[in-house]
Amino acid sequence: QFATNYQSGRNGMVHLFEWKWDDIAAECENFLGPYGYAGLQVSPVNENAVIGNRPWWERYQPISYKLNTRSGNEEQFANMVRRCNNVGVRTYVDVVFNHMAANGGTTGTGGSNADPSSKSFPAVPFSSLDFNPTCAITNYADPTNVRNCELVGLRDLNQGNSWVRDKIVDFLNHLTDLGVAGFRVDAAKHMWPGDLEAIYGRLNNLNTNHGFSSGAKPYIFQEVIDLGGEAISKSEYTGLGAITEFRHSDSIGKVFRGKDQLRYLTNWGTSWGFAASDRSLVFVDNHDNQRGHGAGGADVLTYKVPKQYKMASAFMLAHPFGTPRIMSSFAFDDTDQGPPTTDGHNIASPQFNSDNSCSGGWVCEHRWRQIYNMVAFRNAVGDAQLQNWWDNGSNQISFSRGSQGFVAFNNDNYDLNSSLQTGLSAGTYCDVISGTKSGSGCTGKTITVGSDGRANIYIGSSEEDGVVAIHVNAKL
Ligand code: AAO
Repeated sequence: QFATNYQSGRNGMVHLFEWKWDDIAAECENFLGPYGYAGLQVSPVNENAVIGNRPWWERYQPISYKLNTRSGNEEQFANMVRRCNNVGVRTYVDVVFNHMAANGGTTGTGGSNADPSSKSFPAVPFSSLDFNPTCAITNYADPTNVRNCELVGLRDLNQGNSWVRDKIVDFLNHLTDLGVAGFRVDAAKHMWPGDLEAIYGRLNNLNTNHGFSSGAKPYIFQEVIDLGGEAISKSEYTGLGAITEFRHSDSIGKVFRGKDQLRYLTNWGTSWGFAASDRSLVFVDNHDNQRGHGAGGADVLTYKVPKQYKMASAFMLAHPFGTPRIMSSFAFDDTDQGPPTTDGHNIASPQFNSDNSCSGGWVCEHRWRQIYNMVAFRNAVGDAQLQNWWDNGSNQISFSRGSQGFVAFNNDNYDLNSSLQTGLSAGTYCDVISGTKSGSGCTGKTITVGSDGRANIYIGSSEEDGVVAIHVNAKL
């Protein structure tokens, strides 16, 4: 439950928010596999309520556990999981079982009907007996209110009920049979840890027909928002699985927005209040806080502030702490707006440009050179120790990962121009932020490391990117 089940030599998970299964299958083969990504998180796979102008959040209103959504049907999902596993990319499903749909959600994306006002979901089936009594979450200082009442009106399932547990366990085990490698547990904070423990305890091992080792358990990362100051703590959940470490998102945003100095990153990790590294799923932004839902507030960095976003993402991927997840967004102005569609309902496929980037309304941060090349950096450095920390006493820092890789950042409003210890062997390297190694050449800056391991590092304050990165696989 704590191991990611990544294939060895791969790292980095991407959340392909609202992508269709057929498009993801192709993306695994054409991009994620070849570029070294280890995993992907999908939007909820089970049938959800069809809501008015199709906001993205309708997918968090379950109608049944049939695998039928705007992303595709069960056959398409199963095919996607297999094709992704075949190229070494694991699938993690966003599972929503704290609740069912709220009032108003009467028809599902698979055609099932429900009557949330009487707590009737015949396609599961669930009846009013399977839910907690109606009350609203109003007080985060009261664990019983948070766990037994309704989150924004969503009908609150009682996970203490054996029928409810059976249905949830069947749903999760069905996904495991199809070859998924783990789960993001939506709204875990709103469920009792004891109930989750009982459910997780009944989960099947991963499907060995998909290349998983025998006895491997699903990787579980639970959505528990804990920025402090509330009654419920993430430590109630870290014994059961990993948690989504919202403090990482909050802190990294503040740092790269210049509200905190980069030199303080020297003790990045549990000293910042984060859960242990192997219990922390870390991210710069997620599908909620990039648009003001959930938690994190105004300091969260998104694709809308690209220079700082790429710096924060590069830091997250270069640093050994946690299991990083990259957000892959669709462009939005309105915070309720759903993904690009062809006709207001059917999701449109992303289009791809010659420089790997996307169009058609898709942002595809995972296809930004500065980000996918840092996934390759993370793969190249493996578990090498963080060494050779340097800072200028303010917002210029650098460090190496053993003798495998080196990064430097400049978030000051003046140039970085220093001779720094890279930890790397002598030679000329391609900076994978400004370019890519191509054959024996480099499309970006080159950095020359001397026999003493030092290199002259220059990052102008007005450059497009405030970071340079080199690693053993980018040696020319
Ligand atoms: C939609 C409509 C609602 C309508 C409802 C039912 O927007 O108006 O009432 O349908 O018809 C998503 C959307 C919701 C959407 C829902 C269902 O975000 O807008 O409602 O689908 O369609 C809490 C939960 C957390 C949750 C987050 C959004 O704890 O689990 O709210 N995230 C997940 C998903 C999310 C999804 C759901 C759950 C539901 O990722 O996409 O909702 O399946 C505090 C608490 C947090 C709490 C926030 C927000 O946070 O700590 O636990 O998150 O409040 O209520 C500072 C504090 C921080 C605080 C924050 C905000 O940052 O430090 O602790 O301020 O006050």
